[in-house]
Amino acid sequence: MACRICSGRLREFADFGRQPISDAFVEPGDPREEFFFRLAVGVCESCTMVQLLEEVPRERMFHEGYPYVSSGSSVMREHFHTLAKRLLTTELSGDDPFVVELGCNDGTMLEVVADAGVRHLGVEPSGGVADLAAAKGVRVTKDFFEAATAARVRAEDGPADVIYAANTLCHIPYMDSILSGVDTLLKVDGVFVFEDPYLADIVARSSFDQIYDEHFYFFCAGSVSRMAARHGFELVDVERLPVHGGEVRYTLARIGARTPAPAVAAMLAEEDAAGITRLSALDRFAATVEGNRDRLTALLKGLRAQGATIYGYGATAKSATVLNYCGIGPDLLTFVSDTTPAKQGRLTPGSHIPVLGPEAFRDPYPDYALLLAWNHAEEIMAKETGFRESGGRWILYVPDVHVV
Ligand code: JHZ
Ligand code: SAH
Ligand code: ZN
Repeated sequence: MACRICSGRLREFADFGRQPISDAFVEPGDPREEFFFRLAVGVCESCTMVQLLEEVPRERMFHEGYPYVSSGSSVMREHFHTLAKRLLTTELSGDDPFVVELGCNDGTMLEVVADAGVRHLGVEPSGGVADLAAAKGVRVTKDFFEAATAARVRAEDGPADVIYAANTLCHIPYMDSILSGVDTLLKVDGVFVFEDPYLADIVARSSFDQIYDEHFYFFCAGSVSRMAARHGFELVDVERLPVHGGEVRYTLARIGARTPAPAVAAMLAEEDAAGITRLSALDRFAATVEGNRDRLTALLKGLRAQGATIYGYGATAKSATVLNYCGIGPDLLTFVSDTTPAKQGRLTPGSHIPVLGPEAFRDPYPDYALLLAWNHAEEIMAKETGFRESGGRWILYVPDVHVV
């Protein structure tokens, strides 16, 4: 197995076994067999990039029926609106600037750019969510971004001031094609800004459910700066973000075009001191995760044996890893509550637990709720105060298994 960035040797450190497509919610009675792959993670001995060992073909994950919508969380809507306003005030130049977003999904970020009357384009291969963006007045092309897409956009629209990607770059194994596409499309002094889950947060919080088919790479400042340099780019800024359980927003510019902010050297030094890409640290992470799996399974089985009812909360992509790795099925969770219309009435992939709308969660409340959308804990607990008032308790498994 070779590194998808540098062809270096990969050392496997965690194996979650056979896993389904995380966002492939099953229509009850659908006779088609589900697709499974081996979900395992390794680290590159040369460039330190942490990555999956098996790649799922992109069309199996991102298609017309892709169900995830960015606007499902009010905190995320606010996050992207704030970012959009910042890009509009700090990154645009000339009298007809151009903003490109990769993986614009339902247009939660670009709707702000569209409303400001600034020229823009969303590149979004999943047709259903791309249509939602278009309905908001966002200009979108239904394509996978790659070198050929970049060349076409450049020819039709000219160069971009800024290319932005949230929770998308780490989903794309074919990085050479992406970064050469960014090189083609970006203005000489433009920036490529992207934000993705931060390896250091995943390791520190044992948030193993960030590992699933769509998350191919687990970035840190060190691996990103080496990856960038291969294509003539330099890491010029980093910013830690609280969303999705801990992310970093990276800014790349052409080598020499901008002076790197002090935060870059600081993060690189911090990562080196902590040794987050050392095999020993990653092996420790894997051992902790196994312990948490056993504790979570024992807790749920014990509660069910006492006759308690337990529902899941948030049919997240992440939860595919938890449910399938821990062997949690409809015998332990009666159903999973989720606000996403495209997930409701379906079954969770692999584990086949029914997904129902949030009204079912309240009618009646369960004794316990497993918070599968733990990254939105604050937002969810604030809106489900009635559950606690009814005597219900939340079960969390990040950073460890606990009941609140
Ligand atoms: P959430 C997806 O991951 C997939 P998921 C992807 N790979 C990725 O990286 C991130 O998004 C960005 C529901 N919900 O955000 C909505 C409620 O029911 O943790 C969602 O289905 N009630 C692209 O799926 C799910 O929970 C609520 O109040 O792990 C949350 O999914 C809220 C706030 C959410 O991402
Ligand atoms: N940016 C949004 C959506 C993340 S979901 C947010 O942070 O909430 C990831 C998105 O990336 C999906 O909508 C998927 O269709 C899209 N995607 C996957 N591969 C892509 C590619 N090669 N180019 C552009 N978008 C891609
Ligand atoms: Zn490598």
